Amino acid sequence: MKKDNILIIGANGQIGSVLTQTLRSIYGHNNVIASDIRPKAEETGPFELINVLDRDRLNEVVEKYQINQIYHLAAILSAKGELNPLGTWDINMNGLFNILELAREKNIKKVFYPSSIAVFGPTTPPNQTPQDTVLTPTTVYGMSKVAGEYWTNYYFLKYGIDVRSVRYPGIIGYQSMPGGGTTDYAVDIFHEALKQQKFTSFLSEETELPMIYMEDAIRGTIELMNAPLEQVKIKTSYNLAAMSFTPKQIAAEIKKHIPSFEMTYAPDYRQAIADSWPNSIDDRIAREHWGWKEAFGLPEMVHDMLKNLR
Ligand code: AKB
Repeated sequence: MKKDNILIIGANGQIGSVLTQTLRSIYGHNNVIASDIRPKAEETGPFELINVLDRDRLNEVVEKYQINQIYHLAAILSAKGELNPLGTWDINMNGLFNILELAREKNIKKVFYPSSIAVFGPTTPPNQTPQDTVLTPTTVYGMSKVAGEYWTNYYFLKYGIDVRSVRYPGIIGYQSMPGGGTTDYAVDIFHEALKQQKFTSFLSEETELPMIYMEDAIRGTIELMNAPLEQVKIKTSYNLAAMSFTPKQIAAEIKKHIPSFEMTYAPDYRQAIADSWPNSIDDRIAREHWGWKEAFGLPEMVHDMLKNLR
């Protein structure tokens, strides 16, 4: 059997940096090639500089390492994307097209493409949002993810490219920092709670959003990638859920560990984005098809975050 040689695009990001380490522990250090647009301060394994918009460079790296699996994580997220709408569309869409074409030309066995709860919008049912529902995103990031989901499905139907995807909720982890998202407050809060015992949330206290702990997000991603093809019946993207909470609820949970912690609220332009997203997600189809199940709820996540950050 041909061994797996994996390329991670966007490996220095919030998910990429943790996923790289986990995949290296499974597939072997030298079989997982990290890549990003900038080098990392200390690189711990094979690394290549790649701009996902550079087709020739992508070809070169895929040939050099005989890559047969790609995790394509490079994207501009919801909040940052609104500051440069056309530039965000360019990176998110043309980056994906480069990966899909590469997969077609180089017989890449499997591709992972992250989607997001940002595919939903103000007219989507907000509670226990179903798998198949109204997709009316109001951010460029969300629009690019809706289009991306349909393009990956198209490449499967037309060329048999096995692209797998989940709609990530906000991801919370101690290992890395998010950048440019609307759910980023739920990571920042831990760092500020430990440093200053206070935090100002850019979302209002009752803004409920779906979230997931990093451990669960990484495990779920790898489980989906390793599930038999016949179980992965959805080739757009799977709803994925673990917990939902408001800034007020996470603050109360942190206060149980740091009694002096104080939260204030100063909603900014990200409030409108959060208001357009669901409160909670129905992910029963992921559970039925490939056995998804989270291990962390809000109390377990807060406990583990504080333990590790301390
Ligand atoms: C964001 O807030 O933009 C991301 C996401 C939910 O996809 N974390």
